[in-house]
Amino acid sequence: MSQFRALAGVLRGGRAGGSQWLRACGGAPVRRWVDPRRGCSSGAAPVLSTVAGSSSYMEEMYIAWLEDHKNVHESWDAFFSNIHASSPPGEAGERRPSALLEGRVLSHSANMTQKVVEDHLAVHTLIRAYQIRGHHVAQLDPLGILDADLDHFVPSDLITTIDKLGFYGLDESDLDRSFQLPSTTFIGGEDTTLPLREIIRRLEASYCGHIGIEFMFINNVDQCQWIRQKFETPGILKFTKLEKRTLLARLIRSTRFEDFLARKWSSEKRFGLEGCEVLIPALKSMIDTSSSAGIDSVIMGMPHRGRLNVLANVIRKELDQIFCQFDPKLEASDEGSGDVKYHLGMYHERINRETDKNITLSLMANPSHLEAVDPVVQGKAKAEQFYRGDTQGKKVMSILIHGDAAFAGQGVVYETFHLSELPSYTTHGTIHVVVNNQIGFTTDPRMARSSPYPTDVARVVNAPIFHVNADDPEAVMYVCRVAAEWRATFNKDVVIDLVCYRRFGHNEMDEPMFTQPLMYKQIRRQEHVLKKYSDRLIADGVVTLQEYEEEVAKYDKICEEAYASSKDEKILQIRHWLDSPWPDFFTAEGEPKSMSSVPTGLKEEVLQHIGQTASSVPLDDFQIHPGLSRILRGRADLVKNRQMDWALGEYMAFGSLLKDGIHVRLSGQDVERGTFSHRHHVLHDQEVDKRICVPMNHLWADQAPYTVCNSSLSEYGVLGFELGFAMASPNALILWEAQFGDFNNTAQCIIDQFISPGQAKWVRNNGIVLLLPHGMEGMGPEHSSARPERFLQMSNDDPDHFPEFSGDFEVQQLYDCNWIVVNCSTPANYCHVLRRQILLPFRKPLIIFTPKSLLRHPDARSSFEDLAEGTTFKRLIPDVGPASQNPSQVKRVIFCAGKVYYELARERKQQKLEKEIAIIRLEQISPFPFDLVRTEAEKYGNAELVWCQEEHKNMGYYDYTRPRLLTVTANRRPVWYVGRDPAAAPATGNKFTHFNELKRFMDTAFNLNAFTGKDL
Ligand SMILES: Cc1ncc(C[n+]2csc(CCOP(=O)(O)OP(=O)(O)O)c2C)c(N)n1
Ligand SMILES: [Mg+2]
Repeated sequence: MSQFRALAGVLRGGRAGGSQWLRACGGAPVRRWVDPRRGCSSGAAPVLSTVAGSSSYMEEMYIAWLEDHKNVHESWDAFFSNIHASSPPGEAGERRPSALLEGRVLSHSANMTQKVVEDHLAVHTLIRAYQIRGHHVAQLDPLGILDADLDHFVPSDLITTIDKLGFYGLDESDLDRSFQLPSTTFIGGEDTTLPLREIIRRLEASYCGHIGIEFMFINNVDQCQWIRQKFETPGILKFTKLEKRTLLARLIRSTRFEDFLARKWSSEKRFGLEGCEVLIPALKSMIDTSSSAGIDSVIMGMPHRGRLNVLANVIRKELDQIFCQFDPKLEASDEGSGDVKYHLGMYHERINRETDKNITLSLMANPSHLEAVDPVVQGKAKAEQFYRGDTQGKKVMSILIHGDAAFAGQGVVYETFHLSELPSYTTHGTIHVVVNNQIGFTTDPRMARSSPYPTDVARVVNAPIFHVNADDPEAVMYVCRVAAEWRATFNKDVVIDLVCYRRFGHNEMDEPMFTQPLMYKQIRRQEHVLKKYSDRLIADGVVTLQEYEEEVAKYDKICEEAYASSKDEKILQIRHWLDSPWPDFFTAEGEPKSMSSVPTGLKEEVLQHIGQTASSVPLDDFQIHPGLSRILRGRADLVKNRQMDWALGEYMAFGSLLKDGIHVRLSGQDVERGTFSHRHHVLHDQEVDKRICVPMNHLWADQAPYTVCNSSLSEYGVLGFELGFAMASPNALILWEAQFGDFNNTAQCIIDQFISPGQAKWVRNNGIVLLLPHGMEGMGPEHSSARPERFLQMSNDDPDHFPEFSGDFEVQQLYDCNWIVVNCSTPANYCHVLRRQILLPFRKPLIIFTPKSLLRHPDARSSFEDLAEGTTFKRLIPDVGPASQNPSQVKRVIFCAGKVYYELARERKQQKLEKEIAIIRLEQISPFPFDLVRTEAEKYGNAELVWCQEEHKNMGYYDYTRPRLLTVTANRRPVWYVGRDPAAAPATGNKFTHFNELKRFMDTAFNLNAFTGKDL
């Protein structure tokens, strides 16, 4: 920015005062001064239209001016002085204002008008140019190598050299002219006018120093004014001596922590913070400000870089607990991957020293997958707000920390931003901090993004973006304070772009000179920020050298002592690294309080009551659509007959849990009505716009709340969010429904990294439920399969091991598994499994493949009897027809899951094979009900065993069930496959082919000779 330095000299050299100009304001009495920032509707400054149209007003002003020049606004003073100066001697003193004004004044003003207006507009435009584009030339890179916006281009309307004044029709001679400041700037402080020289100097200081602000895209005037006031007001960026000392102490901790780790474990990766040590005081500063604004719980998510430092110095995890993680011999006492250092989370309650208030800080466990934790943090924060009744986010907030490359590159960042303003997903403002070390592993930002800044994604939600040079700790602190105040004031997202560098390689073992030689030559020369800042404070007399050295020694001692005690640590308790403990749900040791089955049936009156509410409109004068009336009448008929379809089964589950005080939240695309128009949990008044009714919330006076919300069209973001929501409390049923099951794969990262292995990696239970519409119904490759094979492949039960059936096998198996995979064939069983999910003494993710055509299938109904008291979830539904009466005569047993059962049952009936063929439904596929399958296999001891599925052979359930069926029979009986042939696409796009395939495998299923003489 050398052009600025040159310019600064010119700007400093000018005179004060200068020529005057007119400001366009409406006619108000003389001496009624206005605050120029409030607008100019009643100002006392000269007005061109008034000059032309109201000589009496001007006369009044003129007389007042003659009495005393101070009686009028300074611009009127300038105006009349000019006229006097150019009047023939004697004339001006005649005190004949009308004559004077009508003649000389008006002709004079005509000459002045043009120039005055132009200059006035020019200065306004200039101010605006700085507000919009000043950040492009701000001095953000501590290394001074790269422009933070990746562009050397200097906007032509910024006055980086004197000749640029020409852009506005101004020149050097205008620098000392004073200009009235518009209402949209605060650079004047108490002054309403400033010389142009000073205007430019102050704009440069506000917008082109170590802070670059992007905010002018925000389409809310109050918010823009608020930001302008925070950054433009002269002298606003000042810190007290105490604040500077606190900042220095925090910087010492941050820096010396990394130094300590580097000294003790020189060959260990730690993803150090060197080059961005200021992150620690930055986070602490925003937490301080938020705490004083009333926040008492902060939920954070962050990647690898600086994580240990954040744990140590922000969350305040005991140092010995951190240091012992570097001991390779330390063994975990409980389950968990043991990967504490970079991935496990933490939860800590403490007193905020600055505010003396209690604060809970949690850092969420996260996978390596960058940014994946973002929506999870948001969901957890939303849940905490929800359960605490913090409807405005005044108590609980989230902070997300990002890397520059990941923030720009990962789509989930965008998906998360798009949740930020949605009523059922907003956390009322998140502070995002980007550790912008201007590199991603080995990739230069010019190869890593197409946007000028890594933060541009935040512009979509009108979040202000504060870029700041991380080597200026005070600028960083100021920005953090403003960001926290912004969040407290507007409850909207805000981004801090900490432009820094990475002192070493991606990790400490990497050689950065291989790929970034010039950058790293500069980095080697770069003085450490702690050295620069401490030198400055010592020079300014804020601290003495001795005090500084004592502070360093004090922290080093703390580290040494913790290191010594870390050696006593013999075992690692992963349980101590939980980000979301559920203290009352488990025993003190973190174990389930019981390990027995739970009855999930319901009382008749509960079923009746829920059924009636589900068939009615609980609000008066509420006009629903006639089509919906028909649907509700249909429901009422079912209830009268003590029957239920899928939608009613779901109602029974949700409603009964709500009755017991369990919050139920169903989220996903179009879930309110249901993709297949079967659910209708939100009724819309046909006459009154936006009037809605959620009957589920009208069940009982003291019931828990029911949340049902259509989500944004995102799977990764929304599933992550719901997973986070489900972490907050075990006493809630949180469900995410995919529009079609296929779409779960755009949330694959959440499934693979969190849901399937979450407990194994992070000893954390989670009871999230995934509803995945699934079924081969001729709808083509993209709307058929929820890919059960993928979920089953990740199930952790051993296919080759026949378990022992001791204790409560059902519960023990559920306790041991990583998740539960079911495909319920009846509404009652669907209801049971949802209720079991909450009544279990622990939490496991539940994957449910849900039906489409079965939603309305007359055979796929349940009786109230199937949900009566004493009934439970059926992991397997045996055959209860003629085959079961005479099992030894049965020739074939077909095991199946889901909708194909109904096709098989119909075909069997048509072919009159009900005595010869038994059909058994596996409702809980994983963990595999070895006990029940064995009973069935033994019962039909003379029968062939068949696995039948409608999915292609390399998909569906076969690869999972086959080895387990073989294990059940100790490999003594073959298991035959019936179903579609292997294929690449999950389904054909051709209806005819679809039915042909169905017919072919149905023929095989009921051809009792199909496998005769065949070898497996
Ligand atoms: C989704 C994902 N893709 C790739 C990686 C591999 N990876 C780990 S760190 C890293 C670079 C990250 O750069 P940046 O976000 O700028 O963070 P920094 O390491 O510079 O702090 C990459 C590509 C990953 N962890 N996650
Ligand atoms: Mg980076």
